[in-house]
Amino acid sequence: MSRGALLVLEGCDRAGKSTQVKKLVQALNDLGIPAQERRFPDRSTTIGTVIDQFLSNKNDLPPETVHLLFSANRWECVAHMQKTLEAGTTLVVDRYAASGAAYAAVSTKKDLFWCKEPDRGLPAPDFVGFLTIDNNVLATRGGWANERFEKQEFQKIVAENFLKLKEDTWKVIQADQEVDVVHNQILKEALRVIKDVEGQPIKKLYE
Ligand code: NYM
Ligand code: MG
Repeated sequence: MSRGALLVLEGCDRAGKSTQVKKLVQALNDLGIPAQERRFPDRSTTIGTVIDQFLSNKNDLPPETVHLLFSANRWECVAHMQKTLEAGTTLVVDRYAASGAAYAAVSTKKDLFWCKEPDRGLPAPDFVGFLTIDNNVLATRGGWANERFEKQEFQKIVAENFLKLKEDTWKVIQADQEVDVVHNQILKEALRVIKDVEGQPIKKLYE
């Protein structure tokens, strides 16, 4: 049986990732392609609970510690992700390792090389859709959860970091367009990648 694809959507807070992840999973399922949604941080695990408390200002931890927890939160899900992909189900993931590095480089003030290292060897995304949006437009979008990192100046540097992390598997998508316009672009890429990776082994990140 051919494996599923690991598809990731990345971007700053409020870029529209969650909406697009849901629409993509729905569209793939409607086409008879098995696909499941996943998001990081996964706040449902023990590590995820600590991350959630940090983000909502209920605990205080050094930024390096939080970064390693975000990475650990991905590592604790690897076995399940791998099993799902091998069973032929595509995963559509709301944030992954690039969020880890892009945010940590701002919070820890360490370089991207240091920030990428804990995630080395994770299942590599077959596709990363980077939802980019003008920083001023971003500021006018509602729904800010008042979590840590949700500050305009912070997000601006995060956006720059994302672009520095861009690899061949990435596609930059202009997210300040109609929801369905963005969706159709992502769906087209997703269908191409799902076909391309059939019969290919799952690669390892940064290796
Ligand atoms: N975040 C997310 C990180 O700082 N590092 C990571 O590895 C991940 C996956 O968590 N502001 C940050 C980005 C967000 C915050 O994510 C919560 P979300 O998608 O708003 O639930
Ligand atoms: Mg958020």
